[in-house]
Order: sequence, then structure tokens, then C-alpha cells
Amino acid sequence: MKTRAAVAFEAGKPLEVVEVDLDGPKSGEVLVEMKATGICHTDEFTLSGADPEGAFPAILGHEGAGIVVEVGPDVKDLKVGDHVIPLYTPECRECEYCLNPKTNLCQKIRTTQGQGVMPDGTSRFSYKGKPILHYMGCSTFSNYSVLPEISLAKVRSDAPFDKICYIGCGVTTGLGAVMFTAKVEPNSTAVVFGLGGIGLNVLQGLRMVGARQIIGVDMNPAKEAMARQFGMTDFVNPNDIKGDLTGHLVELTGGGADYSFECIGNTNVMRTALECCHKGWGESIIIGVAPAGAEIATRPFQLVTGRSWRGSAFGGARGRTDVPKIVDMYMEGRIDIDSLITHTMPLDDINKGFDLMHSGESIRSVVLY
Ligand code: NAD
Ligand code: AHE
Ligand code: ZN
Ligand code: ZN
Repeated sequence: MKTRAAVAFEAGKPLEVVEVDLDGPKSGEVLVEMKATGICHTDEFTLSGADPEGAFPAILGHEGAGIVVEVGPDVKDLKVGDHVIPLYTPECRECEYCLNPKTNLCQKIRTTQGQGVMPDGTSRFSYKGKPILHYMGCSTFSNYSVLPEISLAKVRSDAPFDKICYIGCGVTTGLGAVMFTAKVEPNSTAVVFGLGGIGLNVLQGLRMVGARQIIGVDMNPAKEAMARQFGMTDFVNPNDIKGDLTGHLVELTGGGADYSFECIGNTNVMRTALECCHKGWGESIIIGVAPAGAEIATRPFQLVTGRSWRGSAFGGARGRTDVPKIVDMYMEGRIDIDSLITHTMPLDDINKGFDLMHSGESIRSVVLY
């Protein structure tokens, strides 16, 4: 079939909306009509050329929601008409990783997914007879996309696509980092670095679990108002701090934070995030994705004295199990997604979504098909 898609032909160039060819689903695969997709900072990261796994031409996008329109042979748990959210972290429920409760990082198809192809090693997309690569197993910047069944969470059919697409990455990453990765206890103190599409969801996760002090750090003062609406109790703009930011945060938390979350992808900030944690027990969670070649540093003494450094991918969530529950949380009014979707646009204007991210004007832009 033909489908309209925003294609990343080259790193650092705007996307081009063209009609591409899409082959039907093979064994274990599903054809999805995408109804909406968010634009995450990670799409921008890959498009910029900073992603070691970035390969072109490709159809980016990993924060979608849509409807199953065709199932391939051997598909067990999905049928035509099901509403689904694509999962860049699949859940096969049988690999060594899925069977270990310590991780959500299903590895069943990770190698081929990272190469931009389906599990059989080929792409379903092509343009003018040449293959176009998939991205993060999702390619939600295409009106129609083919995904493995294990990369789709079935969700309730009364949830609005234009809001729940954000659960495909940002919402789950932020809430999950608090609930699944850090398992933050009530009455904790926390510092959140970067109050964008991820950090604001960390804030609402912290409020939900009953953290008592929630400090937000961002260089953009325009982020303060929205962050307060999402549970931030104190705002720190590093540019306003004379002297050492780490020391300031340690003082503000009365000795160091119980938890910190880095939601930027800046390795210098990652160091501050670790070192502002409380001696003896403070945990720092890295969420931000740093460019190829970047490395983190600290004095090992920081770890020897009881701080720990951890990372979180997709908030530690197991997609097919946890994503439908997060959709329920939204439908029950327990989390706010609507306020975070600051801009919507048709596919033809997708590059405006990237411009709004660069200028810091948007939290989330959502493309409506
Ligand atoms: P965003 O652009 O919406 O937000 C980033 C925020 O950081 C902005 O508000 C910006 O003003 C602020 N900022 C930038 N530099 C700063 C600095 N030095 N000090 C303080 N604030 C600073 O991005 P996002 O969509 O929220 O994504 C954040 C990061 O999380 C990205 O690196 C993205 O790739 C990553 N991410 C990771 C996962 C995961 O599973 N680990 C999932 C989604 C996104
Ligand atoms: N491809 C990059 C790493 C990118 C990365 O860390 N991705 C996160 C999700 S970001 C979503 O917005 C992730 O899930 N990582 C785990 C994984 O298996 O990719 C690189 O550095 O090579
Ligand atoms: Zn993302
Ligand atoms: Zn698995």
C-alpha cells in the first residue's frame, strides 16, 4: 500500500513529507493506522546525527497511538479494530529479560530494531524502490506502520488518541522513573533537572507518590509556571545561583535529596544530579539521553559514601502490562496529559513541531493524522 510519511533522508535536515510504499505485515506483525504521534526530544536527538544508532533514510517517531487494520499470520493477541500504543521497549514475556523482574528491557528484537529493520532483517517501507529504515521499532511519523505484535500495547477504545499517544514515551518515562525505577517513598525529597516533556511527568509522578519537597531545575524561566501546576514546590534557575549549584541544592533539601532525576541528557548536569543527593542513601536516576562519545564523571567517593547512580529506559515500564494501566490512570483523571500538549499540527507541518521544541515554546507537539 501507499502511505504518507515524514521521512528523515539525512541527519540535520528537515523531514520531508512524501508518499512511501509499505508492505503488509509478515508473521507476528501488525499493520497499524496511526491516529496521532507526539514529537519527543529523542526524535530530535536522532535527527541531529548525535545518536550512535541513527541511520538514514528513516521514518522517525515513537510516541503514537492508532488502530489495528490488518494482522499477519501467527498474531495471537491482537485483532482488527483494536486500539494500540506502539512500544519502543517491547514485551515478549518469554526472553531472559522479560522473565527477570529486575528489568523491563525485553531483548527479543533489540538487535534488528536498532538496525532499523523488522525482526526478519528487512524493512517494510520503501521509496522509489529503495528501502527506508524503521525507527525504534515504531516509525510513528507514518500514517500507517507495520510493527511486531510484541511492540504493541492494547488499550481501551474510549481513550482519545491525540492525548494517549504521549503515554507511548514521555508520560510513561516520567511517571515510571518515579514509580517503577526509583520506587520513591511518600515524604521523600527530590530534585528534577529539566522541566520539559519528561521532567514535568516526573513531577506529577512525585506528587502522586506523596513526595514532600519537589525541586525543579531549568535554565528556561518560562517553565516555572507549568512545573508548579505539576507539583513542583521550589524552582531553581542555575543562571540565578551565585556559586555552586550542588551546594545550593544540598542546602535547600536540608542535607541532600533522597532522589534526583536528570531529564536533559547533559553529562555535566548528571554529575550535579548525583552529587546533590543525600550521603548514605540518595539515588540519582539518569533519564536524559547523551550524545555519542559523551561520558559521565564523579569522584568514586560519592558512591562509596552511599549515593547511587541508576538509569531508566521507558520508566522501567513493561509496555503491554503497564501502558494500559497508565491509560486508565489518565481516563480516571489521576494524571494530567492535556495541559502538556501545548501544540497540535497536521503531518505536513511536522517540522514546526521540531522548531517549537528548539525554541523552548512547546512542551509536547502532537501530529494529528
Ligand atoms: P525537552 O526538550 O522537552 O526538555 C528539556 C528541558 O531541559 C528544557 O526545559 C530545557 O530548558 C532544559 N535544560 C536544557 N539544558 C539545561 C541545563 N543545562 N540545565 C537546566 N535545564 C536545562 O526534552 P524531553 O522531551 O523532556 O526529553 C528530555 C531528555 O530525556 C532527552 O535527552 C530525551 O532524549 C530523554 N528521554 C529519555 C527517555 C528514556 O527512556 N530514558 C525517554 C524519553 C526521553
Ligand atoms: N540509541 C541511543 C540510545 C537512545 C536511548 O537511550 N533510548 C532510550 C529511549 S529514549 C526515548 O525517548 C532507551 O530506551 N534506551 C534503551 C535501548 O535499548 O535503546 C544510543 O546511544 O545508541
Ligand atoms: Zn521518547
Ligand atoms: Zn522479552
